[in-house]
Amino acid sequence: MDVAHICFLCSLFVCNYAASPPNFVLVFADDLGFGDLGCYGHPSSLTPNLDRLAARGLRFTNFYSTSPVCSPSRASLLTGRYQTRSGIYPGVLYPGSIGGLPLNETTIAEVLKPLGYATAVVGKWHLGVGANGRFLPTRQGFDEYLGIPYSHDMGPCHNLSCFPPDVKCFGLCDIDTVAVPLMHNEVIKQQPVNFLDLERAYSDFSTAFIAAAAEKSQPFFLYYPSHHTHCPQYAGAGAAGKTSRGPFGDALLEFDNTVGNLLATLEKTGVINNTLVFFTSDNGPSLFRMDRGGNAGTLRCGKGTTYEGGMREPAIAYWPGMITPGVTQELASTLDILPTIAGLAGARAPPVVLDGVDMADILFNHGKSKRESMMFYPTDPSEDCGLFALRLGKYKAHFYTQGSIHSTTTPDKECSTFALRKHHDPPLIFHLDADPSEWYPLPLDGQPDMQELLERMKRVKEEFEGSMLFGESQISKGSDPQLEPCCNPQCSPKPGCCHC
Ligand code: CSN
Ligand code: MG
Repeated sequence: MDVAHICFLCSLFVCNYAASPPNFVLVFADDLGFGDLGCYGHPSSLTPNLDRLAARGLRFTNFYSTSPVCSPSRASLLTGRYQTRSGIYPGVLYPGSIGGLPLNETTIAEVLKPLGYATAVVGKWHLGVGANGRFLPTRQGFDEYLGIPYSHDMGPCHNLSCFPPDVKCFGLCDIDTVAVPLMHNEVIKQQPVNFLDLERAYSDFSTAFIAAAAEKSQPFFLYYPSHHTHCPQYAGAGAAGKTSRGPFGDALLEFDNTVGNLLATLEKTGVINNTLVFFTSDNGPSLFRMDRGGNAGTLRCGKGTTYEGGMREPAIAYWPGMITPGVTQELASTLDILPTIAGLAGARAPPVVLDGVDMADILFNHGKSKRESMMFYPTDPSEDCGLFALRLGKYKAHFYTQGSIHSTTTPDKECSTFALRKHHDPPLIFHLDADPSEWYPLPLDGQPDMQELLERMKRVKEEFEGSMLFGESQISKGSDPQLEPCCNPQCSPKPGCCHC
């Protein structure tokens, strides 16, 4: 955009683009699949605000998270690095986990702090709590935090009545764990958290945060990772029973309402034209939940697997006046968000190996991606097995496949936990544009072009793995029940007495 255009916009709206670096709002859904939003083709979801973002922004069709489960995916989002580097594997963090995202990792918030940004996270953190809260967001560059520190099934959930109010918990919950707390910064505000009011609390907090920064003309970064649409799916009064899709649809609508509130606040405070809003999800749908879980649309399997359904995600970038509405098929990833934000803010990238690339050309010119490949690690990566799969251009090679508990109960047996790890040599190769559902492996025998492609993929894999230094596993450090957040630390008997 040229200066005349910017000044014209500034005369129309209250903004100070030239004077102030842009704001960033990063919205992250939980276990939301590629096929779950209205704008990605779901026939009965109600997502009017996300659909509006997509219609007026840029919608991605080849966007990936780095892991088919939660904590590793979040570690990559905030650091621009594969989770194997930071040690957020295998699986996910638990309420009493000893480890967390290492403090020497640099998060997006820490990238922006030296430039004077106000930073906040509102929602589900899931990168550790640890002794004395040493892994909470306030230790990772965020000025403020309101939210739940891990998944909302990591605690007894029978108190989570929804619609109608006597509905019992459907699915698995961790009954021998403390009730899920609501934390403000490093202090437990409420335990158990009032789930039915949680999204409203998030909207109010976000409004106050944005309004305060706008008032001071301070640039800001707001990270909003919702617990929706993770199980147990439910919604508060504003959305319960309001969709024909059932509890998942209601949870999604409640999340979408919060997105609408955020956008309304950005408009009201006059900062919308100087704000990049980016939306995506941490991993694929929990198909285990059957019709109460999410939907991967045209993609194979879901959460927990390295098939497309586990890691290809809906993604939308929105910035009125800066991003021309459209759809892009360019390859991009949560890894690319940190470098993109750093570039736009004029911040220095952290002096470590980054796996992300700047997406500015895709966003502002509908241009080509700088990303050629995407790496797929399973939930339990190891140096012995290395990558399970690799995407190069339009092709994806599976060196290993494995089902997952999170994708069990689908009609496709390859997704299920009973589909044990299989090694493929030669790998299964799919053309993802012709066959996004990964049904038809391409024949390799007697195909010189395919043999050449296979050699290239193997070279890219070897080069990448040669550069991959596995960080010490933080999750293998285990759990200590004493570390589970408790509002009444000296009480007994735990976990039931952690109730305030
Ligand atoms: S996750 O979901 O945290 O969104 O990935 O709530 O992988 O064993 C995953 N897991 C509980 C969960 C357990 C979760 C696991
Ligand atoms: Mg998740």
